[in-house]
Amino acid sequence: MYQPQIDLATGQMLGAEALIRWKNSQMGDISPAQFIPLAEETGLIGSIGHWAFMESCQKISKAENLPPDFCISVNLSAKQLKNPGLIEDIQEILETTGVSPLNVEVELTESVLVEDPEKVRDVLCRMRDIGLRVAVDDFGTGYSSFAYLKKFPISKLKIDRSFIKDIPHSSEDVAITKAIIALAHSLGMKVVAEGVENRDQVEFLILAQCDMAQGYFISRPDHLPNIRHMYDLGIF
Ligand code: G
Ligand code: MN
Repeated sequence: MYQPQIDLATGQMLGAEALIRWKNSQMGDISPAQFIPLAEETGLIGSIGHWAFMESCQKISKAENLPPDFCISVNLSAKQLKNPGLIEDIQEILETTGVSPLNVEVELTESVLVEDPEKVRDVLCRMRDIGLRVAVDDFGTGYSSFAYLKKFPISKLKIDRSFIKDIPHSSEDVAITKAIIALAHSLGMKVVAEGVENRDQVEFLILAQCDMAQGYFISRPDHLPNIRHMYDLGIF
C-alpha cells in the first residue's frame, strides 16, 4: 500500500510512503503494529524490509506518469539499520530495478537514531553519499534530542500525527507544529505533516508554510497512488 504525500504549495503529489500490510487467509489483515515487533524478535524483519524496499522500487520503476522528482519513502527498522550489508543490499536493489536513489527516501524513527549514534551516523552518511535521502518519522514523540539533527544528514522531518490531530483548535499543538516547521526550515530540512484528516488542518498547514502533507484527508493508503494533484481531491 502507498500513501501519497502532496506539496502544499503546488498541490502536486511529490511522493508516497510505502506501508506494509500482511493479509492472512485465516486472520485477515494483520497490522504492522502487531507483526513488526514479532518480525524484529525473530529476525525476519531483515527479509521483510528487503522485500518492502524491493517491492517499492519495482513499483516506481514500472509506474507511468509519475513526476520526475517523485520520491518513494520506505520505513527502516532499528534491526535493519544494524545490518552491515544494508547499503550494499540497497544499492543492489536500485541497480536491478534501475531506480535512481534520488527517487527513494528512507524513514527512521527518533528512537532508532539515538540508539547507537556513532554507527547510525556512519550509515546515514553512507546513504547520503549514494544519494538517498533520510526522513525522521513520528518526529517529536520519541526521545527527542536536538543533537542528532545537527550531527546526522537528515533532509526531512515528519511531524507526528498526535500534534496534527487537534489543529487548529489546540493552541499547544499549533505552537509545537509551528516550532517544528521553523526548526526544520532553519536547518535546511523539509517538513511533512502526518495524519492530516481534514480541510482545516490543510488550511492551517498552508499558512504555516509546512511543505507537505500526508493523511486520510489526502488519501488512505492505496495501490500506487492514482492522485496526481490536490485538485483531484476537490480540496480547492
Ligand atoms: O509511523 P508511521 O507514520 O509510518 O505510520 C503510518 C501509519 O499511519 C499507517 O498504518 C497508516 O495507515 C496510518 N495513517 C496514515 N494516515 C493517517 C491518518 O490520517 N490518520 C490516522 N489516524 N492514521 C493514519
Ligand atoms: Mn513512516
